[in-house]
Amino acid sequence: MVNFIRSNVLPQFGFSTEHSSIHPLGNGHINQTFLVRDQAKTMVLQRINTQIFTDPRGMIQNAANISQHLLAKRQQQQYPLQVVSPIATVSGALYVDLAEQGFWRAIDYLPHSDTIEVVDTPEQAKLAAEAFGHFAAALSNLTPTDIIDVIPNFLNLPQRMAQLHSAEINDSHERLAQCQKWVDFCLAQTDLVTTLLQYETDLPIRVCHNDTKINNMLFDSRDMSSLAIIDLDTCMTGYLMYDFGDMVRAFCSPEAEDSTNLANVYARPEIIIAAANSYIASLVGIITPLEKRSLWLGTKVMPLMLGVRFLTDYLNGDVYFGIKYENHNLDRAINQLTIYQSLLQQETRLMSLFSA
Ligand code: GN1
Ligand code: MG
Repeated sequence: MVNFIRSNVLPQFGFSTEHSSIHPLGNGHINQTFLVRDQAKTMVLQRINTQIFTDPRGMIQNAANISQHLLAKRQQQQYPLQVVSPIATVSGALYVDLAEQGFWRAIDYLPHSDTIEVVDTPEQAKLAAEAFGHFAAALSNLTPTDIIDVIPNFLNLPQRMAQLHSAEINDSHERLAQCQKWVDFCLAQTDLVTTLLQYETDLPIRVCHNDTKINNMLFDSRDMSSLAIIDLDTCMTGYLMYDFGDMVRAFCSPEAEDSTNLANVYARPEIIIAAANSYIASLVGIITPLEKRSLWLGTKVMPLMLGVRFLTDYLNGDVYFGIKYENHNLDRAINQLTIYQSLLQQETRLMSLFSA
C-alpha cells in the first residue's frame, strides 16, 4: 500500500516520491488514513471507503463547504477554533479517483495537534463539548438543504433496529447463539423508539457533525487546549441531540470503545455534567428549550444505536466496520450496550441536567 501511494498518489498532490514518509494515522473504522511528510510539507491522506461513502464527491464537497463556512466564521471572530481544509491536487481537484485503486483525498495536518482515545478528566470533557458546541453554533446559519445527505438514514434508530432484526433472522455467519441475549435486549427497547419518533417531529433540523467522538477533536499538544474539530465526512442534517449523545457515549466511560474490561465500563456522571454544562453554554441563544430537553434522549439513543450497529455487523460477518480480530464487533457492541445500561441506571439524576 505504501509503495502504491508513493508512486501513484503522492505526485498528484505535489509530494516528493523519493523523500516522503507515509505512516498510518488514527483509529478510524471506515476510511484508511495516512500521515505524509516530505521535506517541505505535511498532509493527511485518506483512501475513502466507497462501499460506505457511495457518493465520495458529494462527501468531499460537503466537507469543503463546511470548512469554508467555518473559515469565514473564524475571520468574523465567530468561531474560535482552527479549521482543517481540503488540499487540492496539482491540477486543482479535491480528490484523485483511481477507480479500483482507490478514491483519494488530502486534508490539512495541523502542527502540534494531538488526539486522545479516552477522556480522563471533566476538564477534557468540558473543552471537547465546548468545541463541538462552537462547531454546531457556527453551522447554525447554514441552510440544511445545501448539504448533501451522504449516508441517508445514517442515524435512524428504527431502521438500525430493523437491520438488526434482519441480521438475526438470516444469521448468515451462525453467530446468533453467541449474542442472542444482546439482540433480544436491543430489540426490546421499543419505548425509546416511540419517544424518539414523538420528539423528532418537533425538533429543528440542523447541519450536524454526526461523529462527535473524542478522537475527532484535536488538542494542542503544547498545553492540551482545544485546537480543531476534524472528520467532516458525516456532516449532514441531523439533530443536536445526536451530536451531544454521541459525545457522551464516547466521553463517559473510563475504558476505550472496544474494551472488554466491563467492570470498568460505565457512565461517569461528573464527565456527563461537565459535557452538558459546556455544550449548552456554548449554544446559548441557538438551542431551543425542546432541543435542550432532547439532549438526554440523544444520550440514550446513541450508545444503543452504535451497539445495534456493531451487533448487526457482527451477525453479518463484519462487512462494515474494520476489525482487528474475530469478535471485535461483538466486544464493541457489548461495551456500548453496557454504557447504555449504566446511563439508564442513573437516569433520574442525569436527566435533570437537561430540564428547561
Ligand atoms: C465510524 O470511521 P470512524 O471511526 O470515523 C462510524 C461512526 C461510528 C464510529 C464508532 C461512517 O467512524 O458512525 O460512531 O465509527 N462512521 C461511519 O467509533 O459509519
Ligand atoms: Mg468518522
